[in-house]
Amino acid sequence: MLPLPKDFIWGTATASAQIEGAATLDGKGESIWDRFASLPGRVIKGHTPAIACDHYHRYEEDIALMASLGIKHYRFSIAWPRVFPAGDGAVNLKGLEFYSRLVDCLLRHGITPHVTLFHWDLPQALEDRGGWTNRLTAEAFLPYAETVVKHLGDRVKHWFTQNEMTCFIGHGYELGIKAPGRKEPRQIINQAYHHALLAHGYGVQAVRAHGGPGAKVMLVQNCDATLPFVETEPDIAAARQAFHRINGFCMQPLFKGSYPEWIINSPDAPQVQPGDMELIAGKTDGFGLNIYTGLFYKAGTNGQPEYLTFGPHYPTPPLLGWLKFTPQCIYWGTRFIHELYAPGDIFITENGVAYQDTINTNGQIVDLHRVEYLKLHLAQVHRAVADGLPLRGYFQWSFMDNYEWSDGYDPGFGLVHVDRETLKRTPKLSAEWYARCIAANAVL
Ligand code: PNW
Repeated sequence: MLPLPKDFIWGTATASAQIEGAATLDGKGESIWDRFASLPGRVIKGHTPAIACDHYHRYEEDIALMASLGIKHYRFSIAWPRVFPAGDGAVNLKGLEFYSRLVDCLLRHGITPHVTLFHWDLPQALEDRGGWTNRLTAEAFLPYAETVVKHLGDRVKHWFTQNEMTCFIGHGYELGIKAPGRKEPRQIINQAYHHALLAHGYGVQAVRAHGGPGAKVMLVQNCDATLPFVETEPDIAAARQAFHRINGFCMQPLFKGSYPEWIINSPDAPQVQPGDMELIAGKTDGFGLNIYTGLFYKAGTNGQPEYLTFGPHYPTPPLLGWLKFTPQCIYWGTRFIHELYAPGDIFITENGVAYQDTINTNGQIVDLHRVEYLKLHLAQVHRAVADGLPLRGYFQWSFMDNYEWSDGYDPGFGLVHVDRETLKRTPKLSAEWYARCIAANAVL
């Protein structure tokens, strides 16, 4: 048993497009994920987020189930096109009212809401004007964020500006494997990252102006964790150097207010307007780290970090080739972020694993594979805390099986199984294990 501090935050997480469904209901506008999923061959099996878990209609049942597990913190996101169907312009009050009801329901159950303002479901209307490659999207984020914070800020005190720019820019505009599915050249990509950083800055501004006393705000990003091959000083130093090389493009602007030299001196450097860097580096209350996997490095003979490739037999869940099994990513990710950028409090805002879990003849889902995964990762949370690192919380991804973006509904990250035919919710064995850890405030 590995005890955690008294005020440690145990939570679970989801995102709007992955669970809500009701894609066209009550005035919601089209998102880039609604559009992308409708295009042939973009999402596995043509799965769309149109129905998802139908959480829009079943949120009361879902929150009651969450409460019954003793979960006290819930990270969810707001769908921008539900609030501003055209991205900017007219507000859709029905959209805001849904989130207001959701927040009230959480509070009634004693669950603290942690709200992400943007988790990938950009209004298609903004994409039609260039999406994140256009500065206008960052500028439209300010009135959107202000509207949401003004509406919910009396009850919500924990805000995340946006989720994983590496995915929504890198995968969405560079690799083209996520919505909107574009493949743009390097300068445009750097510019899009700059706009994402600006939007984050505007989000911080909105929370500071309208969040009321005690409101906290920070970014969520999936830094690629680098791992020392051997935990000795030379390899640790090599992994730390690689961490900055990989993640500095976003972490240095956020926490030091400047771009690394290799970006500024590159022919593909983003255009930066006066005041941008100050906006991006606006003081936050910490950092949200989404972390699933890491990359091994050792000290190379040429003095540079040497990357070690994963062979085909490296342990990986069957449906997710990218998720290499490296529990120590939690410890090293937290440690390098603290050492390199000192953001203050750090939260693991996502960590988890997906399988296609099946119900046995007794009606149970015995997902010992997920329990072991979570246990080994949480042991590294304990290690970080015991080492004195400012790791204050852990949000398991995800509360329930949901729409795994381009991979459709097959990979299930949930503690709770969702039947694709009936949408019936069934807690897995991992839900019971997680509930027991929360009750004991320890990794069991
Ligand atoms: C995150 N990768 O996405 C997202 O924040 C979630 O919405 C998502 O469901 C979850 O992790 C599981 O995938 C990622 O390829 C997607 O390294 C892909 C990667 C990382 C994170």
